[in-house]
Amino acid sequence: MKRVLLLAALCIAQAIGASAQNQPAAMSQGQMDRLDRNRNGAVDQSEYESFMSSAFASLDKNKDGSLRTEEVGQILNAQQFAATDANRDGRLTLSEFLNRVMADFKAADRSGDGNLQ
Ligand SMILES: [Ca+2]
Ligand SMILES: [Ca+2]
Ligand SMILES: [Ca+2]
Repeated sequence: MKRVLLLAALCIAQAIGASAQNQPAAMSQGQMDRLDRNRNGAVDQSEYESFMSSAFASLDKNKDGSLRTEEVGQILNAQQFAATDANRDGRLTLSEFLNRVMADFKAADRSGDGNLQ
């Protein structure tokens, strides 16, 4: 399986508790396996989206349905946060978050077949 380097997936997988001390640069096999729920060797859009939805819930520590800078400060810098915060209200909603990560998914899916492998 080819290693996929997806900024958001990598950072979030680490943030929500995969072993933090290793794999600084690429998504590890273990992280890929967590995304690849049906074990077909590829991560499709729905697998990615469901992983990211649960990541959002994990990151939303105060359970108010949005992410503020203090909740994602370790994984997004100010510029990335601003790029994700489409309406510039200082919080990321689930839909803003998913818009961003699914854009990452499409950018990473060079073959355009809807799967990362
Ligand atoms: Ca799969
Ligand atoms: Ca929150
Ligand atoms: Ca917002």
